[in-house]
Amino acid sequence: MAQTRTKSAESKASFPRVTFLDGRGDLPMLEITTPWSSAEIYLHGAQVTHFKKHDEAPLLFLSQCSRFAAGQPIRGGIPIIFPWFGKPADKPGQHGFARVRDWELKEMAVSPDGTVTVRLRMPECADSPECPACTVDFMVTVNVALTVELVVLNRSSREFIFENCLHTYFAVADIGAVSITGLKGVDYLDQVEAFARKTETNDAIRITSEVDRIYLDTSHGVEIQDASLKRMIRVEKEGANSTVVWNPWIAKARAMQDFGDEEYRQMVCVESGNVALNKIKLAPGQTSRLKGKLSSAATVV
Ligand code: TA6
Repeated sequence: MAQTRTKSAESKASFPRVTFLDGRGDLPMLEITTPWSSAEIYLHGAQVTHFKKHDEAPLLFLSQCSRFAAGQPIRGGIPIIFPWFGKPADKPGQHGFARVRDWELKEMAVSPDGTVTVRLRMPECADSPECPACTVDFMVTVNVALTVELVVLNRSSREFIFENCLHTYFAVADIGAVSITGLKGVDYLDQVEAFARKTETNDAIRITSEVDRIYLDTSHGVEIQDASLKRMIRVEKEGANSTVVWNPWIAKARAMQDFGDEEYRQMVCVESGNVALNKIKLAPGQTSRLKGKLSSAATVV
């Protein structure tokens, strides 16, 4: 018993704690510890790569093979997809450029209850065909849950049409024991079958092969049931009309250099954003907000 008492006395005293240090690849990183949880955020891509409640397994998956290098995306955590999703023919590269830019730390705040909030800003975009002049901020709030918000202000004089997505990689113990609920009856574009349009018929989606789906016109959250970890993850969202579900399965896993061959068993992406037919049209001077709140709880079996 002594041990436990000492631990909680120590945690209350020495948290919250925010440390700025060189992370993997010597990329600048924020290490955050609160009374409830720990998190890591790289300035590279403003990417949250780790979130873990003290009494639970990590919530986010990060590939053992991920690159941590300038100009390269990090494989895991929450990549920010902006200002386009996927690889449209008229765009240079996959999933936009926000995830490979080095963002600036603009603000950090610690609340009396121990909640830590940071605000990061993407380096200003010079006006270009892909992206008019705009300001892009990312807020991360760490406490018993992880809340993130992408805020885009169109500072140009023209309409800004773009896609955004919080491309979250969730850690699971065994993909075979995972189900996703909250998408029944929702239409989706099946990227595995040339974007064929289908309707979800399952109460609970199981992953038994490559899954790559863009669920459209859905503004409510979903839940991930992890029977092996006896954990339920709630994925809440605001300002997001699309949900993407992705698992590369065997062949795609083998084809990806920055992903382990067997790692498809330990992750599932459930992503909140506005992509494809749900892309955003932002008028000059207007601001768009995409928010995600990730929380978890033990499931009673
Ligand atoms: O979100 C699903 C998806 O668009 C898949 O099609 C797959 O390409 C995945 O993203 C990962 O993309 P990345 O560019 O990070 O390899």
